Amino acid sequence: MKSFKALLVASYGRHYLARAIEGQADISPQALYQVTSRGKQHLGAVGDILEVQETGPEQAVIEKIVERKNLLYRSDAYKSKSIASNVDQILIVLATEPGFSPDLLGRAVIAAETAGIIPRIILNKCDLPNKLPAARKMLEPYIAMGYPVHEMSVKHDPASVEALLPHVQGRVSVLVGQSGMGKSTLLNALIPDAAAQTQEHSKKLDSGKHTTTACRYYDLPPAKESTSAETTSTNSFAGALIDSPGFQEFGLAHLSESELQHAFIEFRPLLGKCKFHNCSHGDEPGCVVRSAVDAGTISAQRVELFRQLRHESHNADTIQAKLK
Ligand SMILES: Nc1nc2c(ncn2[C@@H]2O[C@H](COP(=O)(O)OP(=O)(O)OP(=O)(O)O)[C@@H](O)[C@H]2O)c(=O)[nH]1
Ligand SMILES: [Mg+2]
Ligand SMILES: [Zn+2]
Repeated sequence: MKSFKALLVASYGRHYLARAIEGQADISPQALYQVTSRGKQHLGAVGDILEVQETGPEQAVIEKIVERKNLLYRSDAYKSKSIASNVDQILIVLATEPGFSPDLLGRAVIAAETAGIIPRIILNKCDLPNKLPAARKMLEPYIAMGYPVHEMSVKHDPASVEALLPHVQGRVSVLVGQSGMGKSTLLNALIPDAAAQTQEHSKKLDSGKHTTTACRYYDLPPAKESTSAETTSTNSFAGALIDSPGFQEFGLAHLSESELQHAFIEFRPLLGKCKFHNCSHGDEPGCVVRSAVDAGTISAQRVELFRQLRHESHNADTIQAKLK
């Protein structure tokens, strides 16, 4: 039976679709395979490079997951759910309406920081003026910390989509956000044949019933050469977007206290300066983080988020210890 390398392009629970990577003998490039995992040790994530073994026509089983550059996932005390792997950037899609949760935004940024991925914030539906000032207000701490924020109207302002292009070309970006923020609308604006790519995935599956819960990998079209049409370099990577289903919760129970401290980038200059080395930045005496809040240089909301995540992480440790 043939073994070859494939890119995991869609994930439905423990069922995956993977696409053969080009340039392998006896394997038609881009061929799609239904891939299963033999057991828990081979749970895949969209973006994984797999070594698979063919088991039948267009069927294969995972033999190995090539070491990941990074893995973005959520977790509570009991289980974890992967979102994507080997990504360069996370696009956090927010909207003026329905209002977004600042808690989820904060968690997505922390997830990105701990995975070593650049977060880029998109505020969509800026064509709806009523809630724009409130949304901007909630983003102020993130702008102050230097995170890139793009104000967009994917539906009504094509120039705002154009402006995002240079930031997604040549990179693998994952779209995350609550339901209804406009992730799929953005995907379709950036990838005109996204619907066709989805169709091709669905055709390969026995039924389309899992479509709404899937994370999927989409290829960006090759960049248009504005200067001349003759030199379209066919070998350079155009980039990709990974769409994820909207979620309401973003548990980060797997993060250790130290990982958390470092993930809050505005805390970094103050690390180790609190009186107690394991300061929770609550009501301990000599807390420099709280002093920074009082001085207005750190947002109180971010410290609240830190305390909440720290609490969830400790809880998960306690539960895990009891289960052992
Ligand atoms: N006014 C306005 N509406 C928009 C804009 N972009 C998207 N929408 C609308 O917002 C709604 C939700 O968009 P989707 O792209 O389906 O949202 P999503 O984030 O993919 O949602 P899930 O797939 O449920 O996670 C749709 O009715 C879109 O037409 C925009 O720029 N302005
Ligand atoms: Mg969607
Ligand atoms: Zn402190």
